[in-house]
Amino acid sequence: MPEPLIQQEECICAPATATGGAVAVLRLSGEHADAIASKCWKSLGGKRVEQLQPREMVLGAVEGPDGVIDPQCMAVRMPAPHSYTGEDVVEFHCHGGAVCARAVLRELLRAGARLARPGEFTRRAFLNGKLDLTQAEAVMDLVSAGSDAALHLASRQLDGSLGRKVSEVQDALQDILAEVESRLDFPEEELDFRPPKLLREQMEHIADELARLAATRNQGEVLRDGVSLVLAGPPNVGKSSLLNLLLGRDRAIVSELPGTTRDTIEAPAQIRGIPFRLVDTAGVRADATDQVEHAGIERSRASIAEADLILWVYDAARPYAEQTWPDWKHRGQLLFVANKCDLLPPGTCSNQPPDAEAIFVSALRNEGIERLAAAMEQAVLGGHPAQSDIAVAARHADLFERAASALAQAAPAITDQDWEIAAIPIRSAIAELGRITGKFTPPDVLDTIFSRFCIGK
Ligand SMILES: Nc1nc2c(ncn2[C@@H]2O[C@H](COP(=O)(O)OP(=O)(O)O)[C@@H](O)[C@H]2O)c(=O)[nH]1
Ligand SMILES: [Mg+2]
Repeated sequence: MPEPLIQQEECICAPATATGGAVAVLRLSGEHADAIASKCWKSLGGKRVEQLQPREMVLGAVEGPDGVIDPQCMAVRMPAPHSYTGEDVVEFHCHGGAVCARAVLRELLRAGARLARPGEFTRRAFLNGKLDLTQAEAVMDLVSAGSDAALHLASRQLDGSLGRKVSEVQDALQDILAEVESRLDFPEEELDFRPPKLLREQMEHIADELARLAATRNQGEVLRDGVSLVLAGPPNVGKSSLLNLLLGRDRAIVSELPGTTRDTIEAPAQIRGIPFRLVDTAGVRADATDQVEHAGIERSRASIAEADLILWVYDAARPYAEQTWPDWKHRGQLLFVANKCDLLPPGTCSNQPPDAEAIFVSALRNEGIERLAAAMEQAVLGGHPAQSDIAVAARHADLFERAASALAQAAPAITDQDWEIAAIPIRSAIAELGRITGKFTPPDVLDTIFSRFCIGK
């Protein structure tokens, strides 16, 4: 017999789709989900939800006390344990639009369901062992993925890649701990113990692996959160032309008149698998004339301060000394881009900032853009591939680091054959790893994780 699942007493419901689509999906999960759904829905042939075959979609109608709400609503029941949450789940697929779906939701609430909190369906799935915590987190990453590489990463994690890796490491540590503990328990016996040196090496190997996993954090953050990239520079150097080229469509107005871009323009783009938010800014010059231009320049300065990556674009055909980077406060990385290189005689790339190497491009002729994209990728990912199966989030990285530093404490105790002292940090490293997959995760951490989800997930 499979283990009985936890069936929460409260049946929760929520719209699973955004308002305004053609079809709205409403989900119910928990005890009496069938009975609650039946209070407001009947099939066209008069069947109740309980009478439907599992996972069979049946057309019916939703009725409230004042009459029919939606005469064409499909219902499907997914009895426990074969459902997303592991509980009894019922879904209504009714007509979309704000009013119809809301009226159906109101009937479900009246029938005894409670509105789900953010992430509550996934939390119940986690509590029922349908997913580990890294998989639950991947559900949200999948929904919010901003690039193909981010989607790939989320789908690998949802598939259990990170959870499996953690279990592998935990098993290896458990094996070392077993040896340490048996030396403690049977110090006198001639058991087939591994030499302490070998034991220590094996543990250090695991610690290195943990450090390597923690170091994928930057890559994980870049792919999950995306990168804000600001195009800045003097007026008329081709910032807007470059933005359009990087986007692959005309978003910003390009004109030979300086000062055309007055306000910042933002657009999402996927470049080399990395989700970017591109920001085009007003041209920066010392002798700005009117108030609007001044305000535009101030916005450029603010965007630069916030950006993860800044491209200082200048005109390759004019001396750099006339177009110097104003050295504004910034936390992101800075790349110099010399545009309009088509105006230079071939091979003349001497017009450079004093202590940096600019990337020469021509937005007009679409030249050098691949080199620019490669430099952008290098700047944000530092040579790590965007497409990877494991790139951790900050929460995982912190726990990996804590586990690695616990193992560092255990290492000298193993050399000294002080088994009692060695066992403690090894146990705590195993526990830190358990927090990643949710085995030993305190409820308040779970609250924080699931509160980031949307309602209905
Ligand atoms: N020759 C040449 N002209 C360019 C290039 N990129 C942009 N331009 C021209 O430079 C002018 C200003 O371009 P724009 O993108 O509006 O510059 P911004 O003011 O920096 O946003 C327009 O007339 C563009 O056609 C380039 O690579 N080569
Ligand atoms: Mg512009």
